[in-house]
Amino acid sequence: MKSGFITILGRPNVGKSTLLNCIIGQKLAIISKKPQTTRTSIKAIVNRKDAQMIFIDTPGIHTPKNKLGEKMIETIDDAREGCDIILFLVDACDEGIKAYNKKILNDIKAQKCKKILVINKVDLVKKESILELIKLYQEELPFDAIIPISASKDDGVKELVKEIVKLLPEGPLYYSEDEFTDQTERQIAEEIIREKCLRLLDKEVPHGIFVEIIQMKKRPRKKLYDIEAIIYCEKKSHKGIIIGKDGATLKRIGERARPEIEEMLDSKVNLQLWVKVKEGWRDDANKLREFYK
Ligand SMILES: Nc1nc2c(ncn2[C@@H]2O[C@H](COP(=O)(O)OP(=O)(O)OP(=O)(O)O)[C@@H](O)[C@H]2O)c(=O)[nH]1
Ligand SMILES: [Mg+2]
Repeated sequence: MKSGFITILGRPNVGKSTLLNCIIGQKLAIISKKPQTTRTSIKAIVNRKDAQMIFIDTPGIHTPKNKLGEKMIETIDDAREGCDIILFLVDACDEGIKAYNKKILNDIKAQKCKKILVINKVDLVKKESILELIKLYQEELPFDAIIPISASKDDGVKELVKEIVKLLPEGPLYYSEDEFTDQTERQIAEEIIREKCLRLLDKEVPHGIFVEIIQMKKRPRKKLYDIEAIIYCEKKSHKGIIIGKDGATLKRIGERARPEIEEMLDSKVNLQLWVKVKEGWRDDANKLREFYK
């Protein structure tokens, strides 16, 4: 039996969460075009006859601009510590090795674990430029494997998983076989709502959002949940934008989130959303602690 922890690392927006979802074959981590979508580490356990793989999706590596950012970086460091394999994701569209990726290379160099360079989004580039990137990275670090993939098109991902199994050490079952993730249904539902905010809102507004479910109750003998959630934002002006004219934007957020939550819970959902202001919470240690317990 082989087993181990595989941490997915890389700059924001490179496709880490898309890869996690592709590997497990369902949507667990939220995805958006905006950087810093993922804020916490998300575990997904994949069981095979010969191996147990625990994948950890992490926030994108960036220079923090507030206390939330600092917390995200701590999360990444924790996920890296003691892992068996690092999947270092880079963008196939990069020309050469970007400065932020050089820094990541430097940080992981000394780490004892196995390292796989994953070149993502190969659907967007020509083969020659991928080969060029491979050459450049090979000169920087002796990776245990280099795999080009397209996470959104499920291309090369099976090969990547094969390589991971090869590199995993012999080990015990860390989780019972019926466990699939460390995320609760409540957390997943909160993230689905936040994803719709990221997709429907612009500029700073979605980055200052925190979603909290305050009520999630199944009606007795019915396949129906009543869910109430608060969308916190950082400024009064943001509240108006989130609600929209005659409540249209908030309605749209709910309409998009509800079917996905229903699919996850395999039940009908009655979803009620509220918007509240929590001034500057991303830079307030106490409020952060309250949100990310
Ligand atoms: N063309 C293309 N787009 C991709 C691919 N993988 C991911 N994307 C897109 O890249 C964007 C970012 O994807 P995410 O999975 O949210 O990226 P991430 O690395 O988790 O980002 P953070 O959570 O912000 O660190 C989304 O718009 C994805 O649809 C790919 O293989 N090809
Ligand atoms: Mg992500």
